Amino acid sequence: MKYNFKNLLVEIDNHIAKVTINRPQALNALSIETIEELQHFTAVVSSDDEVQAIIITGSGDKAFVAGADINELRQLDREAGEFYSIRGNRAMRSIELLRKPVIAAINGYALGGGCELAMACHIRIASDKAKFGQPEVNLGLIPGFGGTQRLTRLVGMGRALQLLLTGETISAEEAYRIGLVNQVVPHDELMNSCYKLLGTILSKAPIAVQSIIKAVYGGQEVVLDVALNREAHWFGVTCGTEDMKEGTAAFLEKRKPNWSNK
Ligand code: CO8
Repeated sequence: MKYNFKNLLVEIDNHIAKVTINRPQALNALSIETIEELQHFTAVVSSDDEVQAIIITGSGDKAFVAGADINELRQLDREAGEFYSIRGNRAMRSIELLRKPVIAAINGYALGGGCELAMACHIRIASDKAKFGQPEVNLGLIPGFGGTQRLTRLVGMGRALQLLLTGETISAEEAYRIGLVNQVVPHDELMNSCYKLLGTILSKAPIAVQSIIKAVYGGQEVVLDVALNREAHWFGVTCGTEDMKEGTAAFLEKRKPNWSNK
């Protein structure tokens, strides 16, 4: 069994892998072992043709992920803390760099490392019961899994600094208002909404979908001219595909395209 983990449940259905962080006794807090399992999962899934998209969620009804595991955090010293942050950042980055679309299905508390995990996913859909925040400052800490960076990029510096400096918890509606999540849906419709959205994305030409993810993330940290050259590269890649010939022909012939993933 390629996806046999202690803290993650992986269910594959119709080419979509649903990954459930499964530590309900600690509101799905991310232990070091869980972070390593997430990294292992991304390494395997990246070359697994059976899986074309991923949903990450939390077990139970209350929490997506309530942060890094505070029992482990409190034992860290300066050196171990930096090392732990580097490991966590690697795992989050490995999610973000997957070419397959990754949706966070945020079913409850997404605090600290949980909010950071959601931000490392490509798209965030929240239950109307979800709550968000970066409460590290309340523990005498700062975010260490990318929160100071991804939150700033998603919601802007002013709003990010307010959330980071106050440690306040915000509702799903407020998270939507500031651009932290893409959509808020009734709690009972969360998973269906994620599967539906992925159904739409997976109905598109696969190489175009992968190229969009590469072009968007590949252009984030570079000057515009370099980013535009990268976009041109991925545009060229899609122009070289049979799917592009098929998609344009289908439009002109007023029919649905038949994608071949070539
Ligand atoms: N770690 C470990 N255990 C946790 C965590 C956590 N983050 N969150 C909840 N739990 C445990 C509780 O201790 C409790 O255990 P027990 O039943 O044994 O007492 C159980 O889960 C249920 O929690 P509560 O009783 O507290 O449930 P409530 O409904 O009263 O409250 C809250 C829910 C509001 C979510 C509350 O649990 C809470 O505030 N949790 C902590 C949230 C938090 O501060 N998260 C940030 C942690 S720091 C972080 O994420 C840093 C990430 C980067 C690290 C970088 C490394 C260098």
